[in-house]
Amino acid sequence: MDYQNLIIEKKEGIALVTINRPKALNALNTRFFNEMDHFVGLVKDDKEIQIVIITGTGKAFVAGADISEMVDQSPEEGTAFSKLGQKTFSSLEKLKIPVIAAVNGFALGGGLELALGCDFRIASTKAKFGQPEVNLGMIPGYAGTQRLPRLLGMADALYLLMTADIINAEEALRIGLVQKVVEPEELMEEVFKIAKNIQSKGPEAIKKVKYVTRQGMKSSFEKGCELEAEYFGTQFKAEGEEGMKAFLEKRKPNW
Ligand code: DAK
Repeated sequence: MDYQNLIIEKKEGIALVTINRPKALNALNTRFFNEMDHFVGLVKDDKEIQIVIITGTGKAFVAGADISEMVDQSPEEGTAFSKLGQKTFSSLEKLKIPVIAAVNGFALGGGLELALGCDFRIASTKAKFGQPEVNLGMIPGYAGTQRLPRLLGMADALYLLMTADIINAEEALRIGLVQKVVEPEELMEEVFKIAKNIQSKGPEAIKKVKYVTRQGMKSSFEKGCELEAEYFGTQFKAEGEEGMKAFLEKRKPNW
């Protein structure tokens, strides 16, 4: 597929996805969703890729769903557009490998929802976050009403959803929306450093941590613990034996 909205660069097991529609502040249109679906389909089967990083070109990460594409939608088209985006962001979340958002600028509406579909978020001091849909007489359509309260708790989520306030990176860090804030010129270096650190761990362990944590959050505490115990057990032979031997022998593990 010939990408128009995405730039994909692969290096040393890391796929960097740059959303590249700067004239519209990287707003998400149907073409974006088709391209992202295509990319996720490829990554799923690509054994070489261990981590995905998502960022945006210019002053925005993503300034929302493309308002010019949504403006004339019928209710049926709106529902279909919402389901399309929900499916894409869920498929990112379901990737077995880590997906990191490098939030360089505006992450508004659908842009914040995209960042929420990633496993965690690192922000530049220039990043701005918000769910401004109610300004447009709309509500979020890409699972923002579901992921935000699960991440932040009900009150902080409803505060953002109801006020449409745009918050800065420092405030986002305070409420746990992002995990780290760095200077703009250090953003990509920092995110790659984090990615490389994760790459040095047991690759199966990383995938299982993601799976068990995400599955556990969708089920009861007891079910989550059962899953954890099962995967804890299988991980002994998969990587644990080597990891523990390496520790005792004071050497780097050979995964
Ligand atoms: N869509 C389309 N174009 C956008 C855009 C967007 N979300 N955001 C910005 N642009 C375009 C602007 O129209 C402008 O285009 P030109 O006029 O140059 O042709 C260009 O990007 C630069 O924007 P500005 O000139 O406005 O730049 P500023 O620095 O002055 O302002 C801003 C930056 C981010 C504060 C401002 O652009 C802004 O307020 N943008 C809109 C932000 C917003 O409301 N985003 C949330 C969109 S709602 C649903 C599914 C999903 C959703 C809802 C329903 N259904 C399925 C029904 C989710 C909705 C959203 O994401």
